[in-house]
Amino acid sequence: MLEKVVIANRGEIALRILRACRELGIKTVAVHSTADEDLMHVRLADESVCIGPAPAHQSYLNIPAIISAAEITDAVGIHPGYGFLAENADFAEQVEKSGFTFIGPSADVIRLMGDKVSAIAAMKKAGVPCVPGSDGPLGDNDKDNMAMAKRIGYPVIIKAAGGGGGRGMRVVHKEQELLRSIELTKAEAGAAFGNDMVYMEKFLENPRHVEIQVLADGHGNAIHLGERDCSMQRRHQKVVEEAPAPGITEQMRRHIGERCTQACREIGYRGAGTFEFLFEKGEFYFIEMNTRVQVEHPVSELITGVDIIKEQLRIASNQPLSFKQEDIVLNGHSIECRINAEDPDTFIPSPGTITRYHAPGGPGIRMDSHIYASYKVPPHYDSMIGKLITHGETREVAIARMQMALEEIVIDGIKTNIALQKRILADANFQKGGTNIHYLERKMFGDEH
Ligand code: MV4
Repeated sequence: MLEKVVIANRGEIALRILRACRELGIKTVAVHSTADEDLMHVRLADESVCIGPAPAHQSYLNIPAIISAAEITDAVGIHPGYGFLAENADFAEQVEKSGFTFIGPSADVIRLMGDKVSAIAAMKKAGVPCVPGSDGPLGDNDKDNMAMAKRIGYPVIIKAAGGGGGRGMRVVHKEQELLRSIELTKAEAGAAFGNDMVYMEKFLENPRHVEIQVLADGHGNAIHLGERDCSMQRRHQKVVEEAPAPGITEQMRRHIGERCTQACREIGYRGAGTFEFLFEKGEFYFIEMNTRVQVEHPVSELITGVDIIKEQLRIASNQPLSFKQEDIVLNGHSIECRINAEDPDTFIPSPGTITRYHAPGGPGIRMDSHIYASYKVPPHYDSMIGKLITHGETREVAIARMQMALEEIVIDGIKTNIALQKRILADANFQKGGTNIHYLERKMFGDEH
């Protein structure tokens, strides 16, 4: 097992990684910015190193500072968490070239999946169902591009190969708009990602976002932990996630899960990963693969009993997977509500001092958060301050427990989205299950976009 690990992140995920390390007897090094000296995991870590000033570019994104921290503390591994450097292939490469273990897939695989055109090509080759589309980058022949869109059928979507997560894309409804949309998306992509390559897909109008969690050990073993439904989102920020996804049958799960694990073996995947799909009219369409642990990983943990972070650490220590696919049995239902420090009307981040905090409890309740009474939420980072996760024998029980927990929780001194979460949980269509990616924006806010 890895002896000592640098936790190259902050907030709840840094604390989550620290707890997993403790269970495995791994020593921990917290690296933090000057704004984050008071983080819970910094207090609990065996060692801590200040790696720079508050702005993330000078601290959590500062590759030499993080590798230096590993060197001076004699750490052997680096866990990137999510966000920041988690999907930066150059970081993974420099970590490994400096003699440390990057807790994640190889730099080559991160790079393959980071380019959405090469990711889709690899998945299509491995038998993963993809959205009908250009099957490669668009060339500069206007006639060919017009013919392709006509063949695919309008509406189509133009996406940047270097984008992902909702960045660098444009929907095209009419033939007259196509060439201009391609030009605009290329120009924006070149400026934003330094890569103006774009591709085309059929635009699915009312899909759900359903993703498959995988674990692979790099020794040819790959398993899936079923799916999560992350359709309840606003402006590409997930708000509520759940597992399993309402309406997905055991047969559908087994079929898509096998495609994903087969793809993992073909590309030599190692670690935890997520295959993102659009799900419409009973069909899965691959859009992207995330090569990191995700915010919403706990809902998969609660229905499978697998500790995904501990598995990441075991895999990085070159141990084979602790589970075979037949060991994975889904049990009950789990829901996660993201708790954000934000204005309930404007959604603008609302940092400040938490004056009172009471965490909810009881059977089937998990609160993953680094906050405490007197903790000051800094203004420099993401506004998510915790995740409230419930589990129950059925979806109804998981919902009832979430509603209770949202009543019980107390976070005073700052504005939060707890009232919004209560409204979502009480919504008749949410309770029915299976709402699509536009539901929250259209039905609850009447947003024009
Ligand atoms: C799409 C789509 C419809 N059709 N692709 C947005 C984020 C990025 N991961 C891909 N996204 C989308 N791709 C096709 N062919 C609709 C979206 C989309 C979306 C996807 C998942 C979750 C929320 C979303 C919100 C708006 C648009």
